[in-house]
This record gives sequence, C-alpha cells and structure tokens, in this order.
Amino acid sequence: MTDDYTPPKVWTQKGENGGKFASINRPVAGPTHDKELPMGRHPLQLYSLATPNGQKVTIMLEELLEAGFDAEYDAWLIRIGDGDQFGSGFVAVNPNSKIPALMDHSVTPPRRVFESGSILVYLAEKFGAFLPADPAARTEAMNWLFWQMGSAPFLGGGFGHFYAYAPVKIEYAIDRYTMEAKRQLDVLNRHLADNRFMAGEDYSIADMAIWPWYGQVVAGKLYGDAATFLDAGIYGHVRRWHDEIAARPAVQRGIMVNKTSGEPSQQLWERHDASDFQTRTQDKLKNLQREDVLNMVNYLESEGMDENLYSKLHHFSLKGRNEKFKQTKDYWSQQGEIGSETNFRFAARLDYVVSGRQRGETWGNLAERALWLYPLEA
Ligand SMILES: N[C@@H](CCC(=O)N[C@@H](CS)C(=O)NCC(=O)O)C(=O)O
Repeated sequence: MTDDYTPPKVWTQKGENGGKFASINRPVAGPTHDKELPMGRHPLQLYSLATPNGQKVTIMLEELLEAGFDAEYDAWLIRIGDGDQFGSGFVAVNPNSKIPALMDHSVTPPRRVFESGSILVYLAEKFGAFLPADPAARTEAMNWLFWQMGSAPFLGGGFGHFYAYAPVKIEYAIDRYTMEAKRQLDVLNRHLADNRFMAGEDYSIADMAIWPWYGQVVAGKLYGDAATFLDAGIYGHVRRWHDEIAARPAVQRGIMVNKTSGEPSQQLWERHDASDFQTRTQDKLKNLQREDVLNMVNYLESEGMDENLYSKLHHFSLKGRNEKFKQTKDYWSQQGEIGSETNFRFAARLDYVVSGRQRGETWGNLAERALWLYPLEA
C-alpha cells in the first residue's frame, strides 16, 4: 500500500487489503457456504453479535421484557469475523450479510426483518412501545432514528475504522472523519442540552439506536482511547444522557447478549431465557465443577443420548482417542477436576446440551450448536 496511489481505469481485487476486517471484506454479495440457522423455542429469533448495531436490538428486546411485554427471544451468535454472515441461512434473513437480523415466527409465513433501524421500528410497532404515539414526538423520534442510521457509518466506518482498525494511519482520513465525528457529537450535545432524551421527555428507540454508538464513544467504551482523542469531556450533555441510560437494568442486560469480548461475566454468547444472565455468562460456564459435569453426564444418559451426539461429544473429549462416551465419562471421574481448556470446552458443551434439552430442543440441533459454540481449537 502506498500514499501515491493512482487508481486504474477499472478496479480489480488484489487480495486482502489488511486491517481488522480484511478477511471478511469482499466485493460481491450472496452466500459463500450452506448453513442453516438454528431455531429456538421463542417466536422471535435474533441472529446477531454485540457490536453497537447488534446492541440496539438486544437493548430494545430487554426493555420490552422489562416493561412487561411478551417479547421473549432467542439470540444466536453470528461471528462476523468467521464469516457466519455469509452462510445461506443468514443471507436468506438478511441479503446484506450484516448483523443484526431477526425472524418473527409469530406470524404466518414467518417474517424476516433486517437493518437495525427497521428492526427497532418493527418491534416498537408490534408491541406498541418506545415510539411515542403523539405525532410530533413520534416524528422527532423518527428524525433521530434516521439521523443515527445515516450518521453512524461516518463514526464507525469512517472515524473508528481509520483511527483504530486500518493497517496504516492515514492523517487525511483520520482528520476528515474526526472532524465529522466531533461535529456529530456536537449536534447531539446541543440537542441534549435542552432535551432529557432524543425525542423529548420519553425514552425511545431513537435513544436505543444512538446510545450504543455515540454514548459509548463518549464514555470511552469504543475504539481504544478515542474518547481522549475526541476530547469527549466537552460533550457533557451527551455524557449525562449516556449515564442515565447506562443505569437502566435492561440496557445492562442488553449489551451483554451475543458479546464475545471483554469481561467474561459480561459475556452472554447466546440468550434463550431470562435466567441465562445469571447462569450462562462466560465466567459461570468456566466455573463448572466436576459434580456439575457428572450430573450432566447422568442426565444425558438418563435421557438416552443418540449415537450421533455421542460420537460428536466424544470426539471433543479426549483429543481424538477412539473411545465411546461411556469411557469418556469414566475418564472424567478418574481425571477429577476440569483443568484444561479442552475439558472446559467439553463441559461447556455438555452444559449447553443439557439446558437445551430442558428447553425442549432436538439433539441434532444442539449437537451442531455445541460444536459451533465451543470449538476445541480456540
Ligand atoms: N445498517 C446496518 C449496519 C449493520 C452492520 O454494519 N453490521 C456489521 C456489524 S456492526 C456487520 O454485520 N458486518 C459484517 C460484514 O460487514 O461482513 C444496520 O444498522 O443494521
């Protein structure tokens, strides 16, 4: 890569262009491989990752539940760094291959919803919540929601990309997008000087859309030390608004869903039940004790494990030793503690399968998911 580049007449791909997202950038759309999406027991099936765009939707779903609506959902992890967004099942839900994507199975035929703004409006209208009914306030909420959809690509794809992710630091690009990011923050700061929330007195989907981007940048949660670089302390009204929203229990839960980085106690890779926040965060899964594992094994045996799953689980358990699951169980009892990463992952798979069975899911689905969620080679 040089700084005196003259574009050719017709662009051609010269291989990966470096940077954090090099492996998933490509100049064409459509699926790269066949892969069905998993399906849980709730009508709403979310396929996502806890980026700011993903968090908007999990915040909304948790807010709906907190407010007493029947918005129970399964949130499945889409690892965009691994290319899951290019699987055939995902592309059928979102032809744009980007998280978040939602299926609503409460209607016939099931309805796909993609683009985070569209998902927020869809859910707000479906449940009649977080979008003001009064036409003036509703219009204001929509104004700011669409402002976010149009503006955040400059913050994320522009500023965040060139400041934090690009393989080279290009002063021109960083200057250009820093200027725009600061201008946008000033837009928000001026508005929030006179308004408690984006659409006035009521918290709405406009706040849920803007907060994960601009709120978290000002609070120092995005792009390394970007808050210092942007002199974020001068956006005091944005910070006040950020802090009020950050204190909401639904927001605290929403930002944990499909999160695969940061504090293990804040990572809930998949969400299938309200209790998952207490029992299935990464710190809890890592703390599984030997007894728990033996209990799981007993449970699996009493349920009558199918041969296919036996062989899959067994495959993970003993680094390829050719034994049956019964021997795996004996191995566990002899070995005692769950020490190695291999053992942890095996235990996590068992736990996953047990709780999936309790939710009434099928063996085959669970086995596939267990393989995918807890890869041995990680
Ligand atoms: N406008 C879309 C943007 C979604 C988006 O950019 N998603 C990113 C993660 S934040 C993604 O899935 N990237 C994967 C890719 O580009 O291949 C929305 O708001 O839903």
